[in-house]
Amino acid sequence: MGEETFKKIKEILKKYAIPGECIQVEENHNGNINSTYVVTMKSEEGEKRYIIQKINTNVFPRPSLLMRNIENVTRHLERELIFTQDVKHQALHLRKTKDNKTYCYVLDDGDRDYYRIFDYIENAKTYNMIENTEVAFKIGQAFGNFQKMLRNFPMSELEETIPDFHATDKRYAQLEKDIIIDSENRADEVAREFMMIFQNKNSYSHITSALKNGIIPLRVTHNDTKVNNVMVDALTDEFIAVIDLDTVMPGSMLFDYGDGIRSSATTAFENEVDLSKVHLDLELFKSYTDGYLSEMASCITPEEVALMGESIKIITLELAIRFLDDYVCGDTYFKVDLNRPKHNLERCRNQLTLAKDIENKMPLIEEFIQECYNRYRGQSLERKI
Ligand code: GN1
Ligand code: MG
Repeated sequence: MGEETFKKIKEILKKYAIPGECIQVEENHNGNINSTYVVTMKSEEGEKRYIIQKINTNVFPRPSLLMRNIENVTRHLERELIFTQDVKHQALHLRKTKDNKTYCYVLDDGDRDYYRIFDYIENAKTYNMIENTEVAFKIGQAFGNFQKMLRNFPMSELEETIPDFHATDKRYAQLEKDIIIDSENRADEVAREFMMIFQNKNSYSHITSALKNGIIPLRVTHNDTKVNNVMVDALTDEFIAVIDLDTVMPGSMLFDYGDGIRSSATTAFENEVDLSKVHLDLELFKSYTDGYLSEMASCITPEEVALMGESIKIITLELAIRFLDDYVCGDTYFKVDLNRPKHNLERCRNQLTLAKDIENKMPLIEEFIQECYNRYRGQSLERKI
């Protein structure tokens, strides 16, 4: 990390009343959108760490709206935790600037760079890949619990930070357009991948139309349920907090569930180029689903349950569409490794391979979801009797 960034971090810190002197800044490379730094402050009371994040204004052009969402959501979560006397879990805690704002900006060549600061959650870690079913259960449980805690959050208080974020059908239509424009001359190269995406075209509206037609409910959802967006206890793996609240918006729980499985029950990273390593692990899938439904079975509708299996395939194809579209448009959205000129295309191939494997396993997936849902429903009915 360069001297420039260090200087900028110090400039940002001056806008906050955080005690101590900044003695260390480390970049965390996990996200594909924002830039994240772990900062250590030393004061008479000892050392304390914070997360400083630069908001990507290409993706989130209106940081004030985004931050209002996060403020409202974290406040709601904090109250829920108090109300339910839950001391095991936490909500993210935003730091306020000296002028009482939850974000600030510094100038960079005349442009505004927006930043925010969170307290660092100590004694916790994140996973980028899951290797055992116990952890898969806990990650599913974390996202199910998050959704459950937000079930009474007033939707009218939420801004749509990225409109049509999970409108898979619109994402596909955009890809078609961009392939025709072909600004980077890459359309021929991606013909095979595009064909695979095209073949599934009819399924892309299944969730969005069900939402539009009122068959399934609109809920407050996270919209980015990647495995590394859950902090777990460093020793026990119990979930502590769901992080990365930038895309909390009204949506369908199906995208959250599907994306959770896409990311938590795969056998390879999204960046893996050896496609023989990319599979859906059925045991991880089962445990995640079990954890998720242990929290959510009493809240969801049978119509949502009926689409849960397909949601896993749809969201995986949505990611393939988004990576391919970014490749076709010249890699302007997702961060790419500069040593990998085809990084987005490689990610797309990875997701297409995963989608194919999900399709092959669909009968087993559907069967398990139904069985698991019935089990939890049965238990809650028994409790009622
Ligand atoms: C982005 O930055 P990160 O990793 O939290 C993206 C998600 C994708 C994900 C794929 C706002 O999330 O939608 O699923 O990359 N976030 C946004 O790795 O587009
Ligand atoms: Mg994210």
